[in-house]
Amino acid sequence: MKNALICAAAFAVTVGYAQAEEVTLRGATGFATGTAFSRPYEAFVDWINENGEGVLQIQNVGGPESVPPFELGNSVSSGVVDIANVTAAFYTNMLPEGDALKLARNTIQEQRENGCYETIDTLHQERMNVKYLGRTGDHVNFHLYTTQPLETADLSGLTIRTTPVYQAMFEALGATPVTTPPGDVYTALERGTIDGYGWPIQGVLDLGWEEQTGYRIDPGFYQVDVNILVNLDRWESLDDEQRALLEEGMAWLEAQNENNLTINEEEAAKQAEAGIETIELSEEEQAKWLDAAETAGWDAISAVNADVAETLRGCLGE
Ligand code: 173
Repeated sequence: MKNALICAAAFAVTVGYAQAEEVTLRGATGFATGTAFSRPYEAFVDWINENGEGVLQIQNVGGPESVPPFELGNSVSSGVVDIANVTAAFYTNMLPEGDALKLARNTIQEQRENGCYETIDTLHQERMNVKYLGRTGDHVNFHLYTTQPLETADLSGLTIRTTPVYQAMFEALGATPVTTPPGDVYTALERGTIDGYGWPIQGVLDLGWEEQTGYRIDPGFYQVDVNILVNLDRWESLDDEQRALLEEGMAWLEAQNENNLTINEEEAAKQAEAGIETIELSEEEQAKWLDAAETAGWDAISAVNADVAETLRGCLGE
C-alpha cells in the first residue's frame, strides 16, 4: 500500500512536470491595427487567447508603427517576433516566389486539399525559417484607384503607387511605378506625387484615402493573400497541443474567408457613398487589363524561379 502511494505520487509529479507550461507568442501585424487586413488576425488572436488558456497565448506587440511592413518577414524569420500577419508582397526580399500567392484562383481550403499548401509551407520553411500557418484574404480582389478618370487600360504617363503585387502589371500597362508601404499612400496622394494606387476592394475607408481618391477602376484582379507565419524554431519548440491549437484557430479563421464576398459588396457601397466613382472599362479594355495582370504576373514569377512557377500555377488553379 505504501509503495503504491509512493508510486502514485511519483507518477503525479512526473505528469506534472511533463505538462508544458503556457507559452506566450509575441505577434505583430503588417497592417494598421483595426483596419481590414489586420482584423482577421486580431480575431484569430482573440480566439487563441480564449481557447488557449493554460496552453498558449498571443501577445500583440503592435502594427506597422512597431515593425515596418516590409521588414516584418525578416522579423518573424529571425525570431524578433514569433508570429506575424503579413502579405507575401511585403516579404519578396526573402521569398520572391511568394508573390505568386496573389495569382490563386482557388481557396486556401482547396490548396490544402490539392497539396499546394504543403508546397507553399515548404518554401516558407526552407527559405524563410517560418511555418506557413495559413491564409486570409480569399475572394478579395485588388483594384487601381486614381485621382483622375481613366478611359482605357493604358497607364502611360501615370505615376502609380505599387507593391510587388501590382508592379509587373502596372508596368506592362505603361505606368511609372513607385513602391511604398500603405502608411505613405495618403501623403503621396495629398502632395500629388502619385496619380493613383493599387489596393484591394476592402480597407480604403479604414485608411481615410477616400478623401484623396476620385475613381476605382473595375474590374478587380488577383486575390489578396494575407498570411499568418510562425517563426520555425518557435513552432518546433511547441508541443502537439500548442501546435494543434494554432492549427485549429487557423482553420476557424480560414472558414471565415467566405464572409469576404459580403464584405466586398458592403465596401463597394461605402466607397460609392464616400464619392469614389466606379469606372468600368469597356470589354476590349478589360481584356487587356486582365491579360496584363495574368501574363505579367506569372512571367515575373517564372523569371525568378521557373520550376516553382510551374508547380504553383498547377495548384493555385488554372
Ligand atoms: O497594396 C498593398 O500594400 C498590398 O500589397 C496589399 C496586399 C494585401 C492586402 C492589402 C494590401
